[in-house]
Amino acid sequence: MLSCKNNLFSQIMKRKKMKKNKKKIRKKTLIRSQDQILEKEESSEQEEGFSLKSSAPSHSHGVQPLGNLLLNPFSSNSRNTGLGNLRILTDELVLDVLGFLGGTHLGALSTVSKSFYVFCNHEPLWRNLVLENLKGSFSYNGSWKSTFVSAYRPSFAVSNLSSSGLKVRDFYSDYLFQSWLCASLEMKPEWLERENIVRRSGISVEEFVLNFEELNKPVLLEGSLENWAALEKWDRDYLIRMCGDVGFSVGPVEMKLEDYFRYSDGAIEERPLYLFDPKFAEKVPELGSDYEVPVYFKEDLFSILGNERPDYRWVIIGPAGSGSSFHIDPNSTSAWNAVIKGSKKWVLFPPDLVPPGVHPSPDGAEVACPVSIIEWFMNFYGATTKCKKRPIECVCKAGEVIFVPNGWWHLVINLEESIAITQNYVSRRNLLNVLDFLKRPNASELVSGTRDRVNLYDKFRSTIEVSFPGTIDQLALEAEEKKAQQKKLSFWESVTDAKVGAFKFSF
Ligand SMILES: O=C(O)CCC(=O)C(=O)O
Repeated sequence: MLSCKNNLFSQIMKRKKMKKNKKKIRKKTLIRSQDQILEKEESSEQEEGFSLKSSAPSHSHGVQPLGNLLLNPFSSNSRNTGLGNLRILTDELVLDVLGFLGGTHLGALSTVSKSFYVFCNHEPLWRNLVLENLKGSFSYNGSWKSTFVSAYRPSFAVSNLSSSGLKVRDFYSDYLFQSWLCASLEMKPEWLERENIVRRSGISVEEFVLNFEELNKPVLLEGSLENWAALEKWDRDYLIRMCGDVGFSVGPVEMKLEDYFRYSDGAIEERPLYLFDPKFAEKVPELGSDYEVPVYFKEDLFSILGNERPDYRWVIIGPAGSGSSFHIDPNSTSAWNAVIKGSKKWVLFPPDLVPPGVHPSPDGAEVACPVSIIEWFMNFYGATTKCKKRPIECVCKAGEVIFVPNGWWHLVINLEESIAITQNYVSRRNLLNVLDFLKRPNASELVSGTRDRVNLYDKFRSTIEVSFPGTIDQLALEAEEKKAQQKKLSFWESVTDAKVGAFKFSF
């Protein structure tokens, strides 16, 4: 499952790593979009195919993309004049430095100049302060800054912190503009159009194994959740009644469900906090009994480890715009993801094709990708038309389940408030892959979802040997035979091709 990498530092690092790759595309978007801001401020209309959310945050403080400075030759960038000697730092570095300050100092510094005002009001700084200091015990009230202030100065009339704040003239910054733009954009219709996943309804388990699991191919299964009570019961009211005061994992903190919904109702941000909880069924057993593993995924060999298995099931809740940026699922497992409410856009790339804009480290332990999902769509979705293989795409709706084969890169964005269950599993079809993964030399960094990362291989292998004696050897033999078969086939194919070629020449 996606590991929580919500802290500002890693966001900044990711954005920094990405900057070089994105520069060209970003500039084009930004200059075009400046008109849009003005348009939005005037009439909230849409322009040039981009449309802004009607409730888009107005915390941009008048920040404009840097390219606009060229269109305004008589103005100077008030970003620089107001920063003094700090103007030589990049925007990311200025924010890094400000990230060391507490709320009081950040507030005081914001009064020094217009430039400091803009930087010190950057919402992610306040989000970090709230999450670091209050953990999940906060009541979101429309902006992170006012949430922070009202928690520490309850007597202060936060309505004075007008959500739009001051508008600063002639402040140009690509970084800050992009952050605002990504929080404010609606998904473009053309990002949702492509639907090329294979859809199946009512297939047998054997068909699923033969045509999808064995071939490691995604499929969207319709009508396989018909017996799920969750489909009928799970909506906001029911969940709040059942477990409104239960704490669930949300990014780096734990939040009461009720507080999370209050946040997700009001938050329009680049990377909305996402509720992703691996212990939901232990915390609220009724939730665990409201669904059943679909028939296709019943075999799960990790289950023989009992409580020692890595995390494997999650309830996922998030508003429109929340989601999971590109990643491969942990421990080389496969997964299924069932939508109970709402809908999700999926983009999947096969294991041998790294998605554009995504840069895994050589050992696969780290992935650098755009800060937000919408940023990926803005800057890289277009490039997928030039990939040697087009990605698999779909919108998965309530009542549908997607099969995510092991090793596939995937990105998911919720198109409306969504509730889903996902499970990762190991069947005989990917047992050898999982064992290979667990035994990698850097298992201590790669293996996830368990405290005992290094010993998981030995534990899992020996438990399989005891419970299913001979299975591993048998699977290894079959895999060897399959490989040999494929080699033979490709040899004969090449000979045949050569002959055809030869004939061609001899004619
Ligand atoms: O956000 C989602 O629903 C997708 C979750 C996901 O990609 C995963 O669990 O690996």
